[in-house]
Amino acid sequence: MSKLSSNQLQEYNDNGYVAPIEVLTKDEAFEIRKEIENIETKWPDELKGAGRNYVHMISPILDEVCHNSKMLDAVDSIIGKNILICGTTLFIKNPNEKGFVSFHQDATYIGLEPRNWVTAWLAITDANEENGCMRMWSGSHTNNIRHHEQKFDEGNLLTRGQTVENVPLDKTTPLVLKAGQMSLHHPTIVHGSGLNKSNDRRIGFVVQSYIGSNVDQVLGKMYVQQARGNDTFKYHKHTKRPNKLMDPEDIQIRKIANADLQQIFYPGETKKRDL
Ligand SMILES: O=C(O)CCC(=O)C(=O)O
Repeated sequence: MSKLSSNQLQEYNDNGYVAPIEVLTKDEAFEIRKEIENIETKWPDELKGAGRNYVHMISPILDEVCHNSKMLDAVDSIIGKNILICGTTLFIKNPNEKGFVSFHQDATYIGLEPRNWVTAWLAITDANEENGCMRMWSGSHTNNIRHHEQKFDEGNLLTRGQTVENVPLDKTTPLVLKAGQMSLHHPTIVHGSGLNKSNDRRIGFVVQSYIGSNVDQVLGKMYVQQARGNDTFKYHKHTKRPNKLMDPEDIQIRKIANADLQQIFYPGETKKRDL
């Protein structure tokens, strides 16, 4: 078991995030990048807009990442041994595009209660200040949910452009990761990220989130996989793991899962981002 050390746990509890956690080698991370780019090349519309969610449902390689034992050991230290994967998201920022992520708290619109869950951000490419790594407001997780302005913006990778305003930038820390390293962050930490000013893509594969099986979805319906332990609560629909890339049956389940996710993210909203 590669559980978090007591220092790492302390870091998570004090700051609201912990990093870096070694998960993949650089070469393994590159294999994941190749898989993502293979899907983008062969099925150009598949990973756009809402298609950036639930990507583990259509690719055995991306699915395998979510079940990585190093990731699960670290997550186990925070939420316990009964772990469900309740979603994945690709956060991709291409060079010369206007993508950014406004400062926000994940727990705001996601409907996962109680907050026995954690988000894992796995760097598929290096993530640094030049290419727009996340910036974390350490300690901000201890104050409950803050007011979020809805500032829809084409460049904002967040669904509604939800924004915590007046975040003191000098109190935020860049979360620099090498390809293959991961960070874990708390449902209520305030975080965001700026533009990619480099010449290469910045790719984050995010398990959003790992939840304890005691966590319900109070705003809608979510589709989960058992990652570890068991699920005596049975709040969610369990889905099978993919056996091959883009199996029509998996594509169909993902379509339904994504439509249900949109109901959670956009109840009554007319504007949707399409990056
Ligand atoms: O990838 C980013 O820049 C932001 C990701 C994020 O907000 C999250 O994983 O919760």
